[in-house]
Amino acid sequence: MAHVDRYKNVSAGSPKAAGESMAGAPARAITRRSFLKAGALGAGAIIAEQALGPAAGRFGPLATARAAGAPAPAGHARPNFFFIISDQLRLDYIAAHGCPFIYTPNIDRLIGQGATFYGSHSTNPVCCPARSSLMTGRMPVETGVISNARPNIHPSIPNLGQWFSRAGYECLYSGKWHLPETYPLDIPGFRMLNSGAGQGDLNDTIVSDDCEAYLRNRASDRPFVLVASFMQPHDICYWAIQNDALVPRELPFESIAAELPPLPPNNKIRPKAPMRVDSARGPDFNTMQWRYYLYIYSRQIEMLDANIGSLLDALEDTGLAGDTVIFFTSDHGEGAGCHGHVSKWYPYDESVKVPFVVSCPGRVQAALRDADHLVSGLDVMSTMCDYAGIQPPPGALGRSLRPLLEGNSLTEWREFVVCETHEVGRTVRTAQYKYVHYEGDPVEMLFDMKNDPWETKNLYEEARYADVMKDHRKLLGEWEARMKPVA
Ligand SMILES: [Ca+2]
Repeated sequence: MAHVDRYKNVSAGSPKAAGESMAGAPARAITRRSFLKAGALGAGAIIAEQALGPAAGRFGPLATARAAGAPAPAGHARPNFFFIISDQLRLDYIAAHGCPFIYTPNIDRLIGQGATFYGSHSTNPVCCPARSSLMTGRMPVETGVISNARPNIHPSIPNLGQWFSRAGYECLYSGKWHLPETYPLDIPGFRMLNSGAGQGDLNDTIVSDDCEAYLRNRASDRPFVLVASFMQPHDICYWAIQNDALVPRELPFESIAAELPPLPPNNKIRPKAPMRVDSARGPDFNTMQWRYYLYIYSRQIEMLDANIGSLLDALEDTGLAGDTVIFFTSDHGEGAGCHGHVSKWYPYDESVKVPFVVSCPGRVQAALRDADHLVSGLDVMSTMCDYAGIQPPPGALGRSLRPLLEGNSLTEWREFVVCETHEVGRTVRTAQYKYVHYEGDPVEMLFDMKNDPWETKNLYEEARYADVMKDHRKLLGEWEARMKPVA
């Protein structure tokens, strides 16, 4: 099937990525030295976007594409920031990322104007923990928000609104917060445009209208941080929860039969996994039900896309676009039938990989598609601070993406990102591998993400990967030692 071909890994012309095996043997290759070498390879592999064609990996091409003639960064005064947050949007369910059964012209427009990162990971693929990181630049174990049941950011840690208000920014918020309340009347550091309400099909139009009204009627001459926090495509949760009622066993509308997305190739594949991953089961859907579920999820993403479109129009109409850096991401992804899962929570890519797009004509290179750098929700705070010319909050862990966004070469970047899951689970993602460890569980996971992007073969017990396992356990140990959990 065509869409599966598009998701195939590594085109023949792609450069060897960091640690990629040259002769079928597992490559350890996660030392800083080898990573730098791989980075140099990546830098030499800049190709025109239009030459990428369909040869994308599961989550995009494995080479950085950069449009010729992209503008040089401008040296303007402090820019505005417009932070668009989605809920439950997978990285690969975007037309510009190669998804053939979805129509996202506005997100595609944003991606075309700016930079998109295929190595983007949520810090914890569930609402509250991920949002605590987006708002602070700290890992959930540090903010104290390690699950939806513990949704309060520790009061000693400033959020984005508090930090930028101190720097003279006007900070405004509309939509879902969920730290702790879903729709609070007040958020520290922000002026509320509207608290939002209900599921995505109601909330998102409110959020979009509020933000558009603010942009079109704005009177302040202070720079702003505006957050538009949308719910879609989170409404798909209710199709999973109420699956008997909402997902009939026979297709209710025969006219859409030809439009149903195909099943993902790993729909029925469940690798050996730690208990908390293995014990979870998605709905008992037949093939048609899964495909109908994916169809509905796709339409909910298109609802999000339309609301983003009116805000991009407002920025352009008001002349703010050139002075406003847009960030677009999601708290986590969606199972969408991969490994038989729906929703989030899991260390698999469908759950942890999220869009990360930054755009600002004149400041951010246009049509930059980066697959060489691992990025994290932690990086929003640090990147905004860099553009604003202020220091990140004490303890912020993220990296500024600004050098990458402006097309500057870097001699050093992080070797790995970490995702937390289920309070006691930790995932270490390096250039080639994904390693998963749950405290107290003897079953670990190791996937070769370059050669098995759909995560079908858990390699952790194979003797020839012993050194790879050892390397990744060491990275995780060093990471844990860096964490400063709040009491
Ligand atoms: Ca969520």
